[in-house]
Formats: sequence, C-alpha cells, structure tokens
Amino acid sequence: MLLEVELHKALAEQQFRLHYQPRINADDKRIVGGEALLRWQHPEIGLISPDEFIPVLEEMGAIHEVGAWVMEVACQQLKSWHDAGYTDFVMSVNLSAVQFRDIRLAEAIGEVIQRIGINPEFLEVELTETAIMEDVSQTQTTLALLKEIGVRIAVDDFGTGYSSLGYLRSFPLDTLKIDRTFVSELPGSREDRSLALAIIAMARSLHLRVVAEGIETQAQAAFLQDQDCDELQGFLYSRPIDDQAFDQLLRKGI
Ligand code: G
Ligand code: G
Ligand code: MN
Ligand code: NA
Repeated sequence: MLLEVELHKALAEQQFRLHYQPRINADDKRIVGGEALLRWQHPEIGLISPDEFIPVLEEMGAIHEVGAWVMEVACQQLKSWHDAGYTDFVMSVNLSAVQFRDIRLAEAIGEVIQRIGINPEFLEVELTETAIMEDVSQTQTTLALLKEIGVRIAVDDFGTGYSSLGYLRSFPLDTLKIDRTFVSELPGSREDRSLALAIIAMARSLHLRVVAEGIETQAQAAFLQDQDCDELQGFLYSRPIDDQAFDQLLRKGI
C-alpha cells in the first residue's frame, strides 16, 4: 500500500527514467541496438528495480500509463539516434504480460510511431516466453496486429517458460533472447553448452535472430560467437546506462 502511494507520487513527480543497455553484433562487436530499461529514481530511497515495482503497477492498473510513457521516451530516443546518424540502430522495449493482453496495445504503439516519425522496423517489442504462451489464441491476434504496424517481435527470457514448438513456429517472431541463466555457467558447464547449442539451432530452424543475454565474461562471448549467436548483451559490454552515457558509448564504440 505504501508503495502504491509512492508510485502515484512517482508518476506525478516524474521520478521514472529510462536506461539503455547496448546490443552488440557478435562478429564485429558493433552496437546494433539497445534495450530500454525502466528505472525509478526515488528521492529518498534511490534507485528501485522494476522487478519490485512493475508487479505493483500491474496490480494498480497503472502499468498502461507507465508503459505508454516508456514507449514514448524510447521512441523519441530512437528517433534522435537515427537522426544523429546511427541509422541501423534498433530499440527494444519490454512489455509486461498485462500490457500484452491490452487489446489497444498495437494501436497505441502505431500512434506513437507515426507521430514521432520512425521506421517501425527499428522498434522491437520484447515479450516473455511466459506471456506469449499464456493464451495462444489471443497471442496470435495481438502479434498479427503488431506485425501489421510493422514492429519487430522478440521472445524474452527464452528457456525459462514452457514453449510449444508448434506455437513458436506459428507466431510471427523475429528474435529469440536466450535467458541469462543459460549463459552464466558457459563455457564450463557441459550441460549448459549443449542447451545453448540446442536453443541456437532451434532459433536457426525458425529463422529467428538469436541474442544471448547476461554476457559477463570474454569466454562466454567467444563461445556464443563461435556457435553463431547473432548478438550479445551483458555487463561485459555495458550495464544499462542513461542516454548521455549511451551517447558517448555510441561515439567511442565498445
Ligand atoms: O533492468 P533490470 O534488471 O532491473 O530489469 C528487471 C526486470 O524488469 C526485467 O525482467 C526487465 O525485463 C523488466 N523491465 C525493465 N524495464 C521494463 C519496462 O519498461 N517495462 C516492463 N514491462 N518491464 C521492464
Ligand atoms: O528480463 P530482461 O531480460 O528484460 O532483463 C534485463 C535485465 O537483465 C537488465 O535490466 C539488467 O539489469 C539485467 N542484466 C543485463 N545484463 C546482465 C548481466 O550481464 N548480468 C546480470 N546478472 N544481469 C544482467
Ligand atoms: Mn528484456
Ligand atoms: Na530476458
């Protein structure tokens, strides 16, 4: 309850921020995109993690308002990086299961894209495996609407839920993000090595781009690059950082 009061204040007093974590091309280590990550800068407590407050926003029904704010800021930032000459930069934005079930989602995203004037191919929405497998008939409908406005669709936290391969094949997906729990023991763990290979092979068969998350060591990066993983993301390259720090990273490279 206390958190709910604080969150109302946060909305009114604009305590939310977006940070960005780079996505790196595995072969040449160029920055090819970034994931927008919501941050709550509380005046007394400091930085609060979305893991703590997103479930509360969902219960309050305020996730739609905050989600709209995230989409707006991320798209403005995408436009500004495209205008600065980073013309192939892809912005990814996380959507929670509750946002995904909102029937006006695609229309709302379409409105932002049109108004700001960005090419939808450079906006990717991340949906968790759990969210897309919850109600597959609704998933088909919503994904079709999202493809109609032209955005890219990524499955986030892949491997932590229960995917049906049949449904995965039938959904209009673009990208699969391997959950970091499968990366952390690489390359030492034989079991995780074969799991990573299996996920990459599956993604290849489904013609999906593969992104590995949670890269913290050079050895993990080298192993995944060797196995033809397309993109890498993790603390090894950069933590999520604010727009100004990201500007600098774009200028100097990884
Ligand atoms: O960045 P961090 O590790 O603190 O993120 C924690 C969790 O919060 C991750 O699962 C991430 O996907 C989620 N998250 C971060 N930003 C957003 C956002 O803008 N919207 C939603 N729905 N989830 C987010
Ligand atoms: O659920 P999702 O994949 O959206 O979560 C993204 C979050 O994962 C980021 O916000 C970030 O805080 C966290 N993250 C990103 N890179 C790393 C990493 O290399 N190691 C760990 N432990 N967490 C990471
Ligand atoms: Mn994500
Ligand atoms: Na993830």
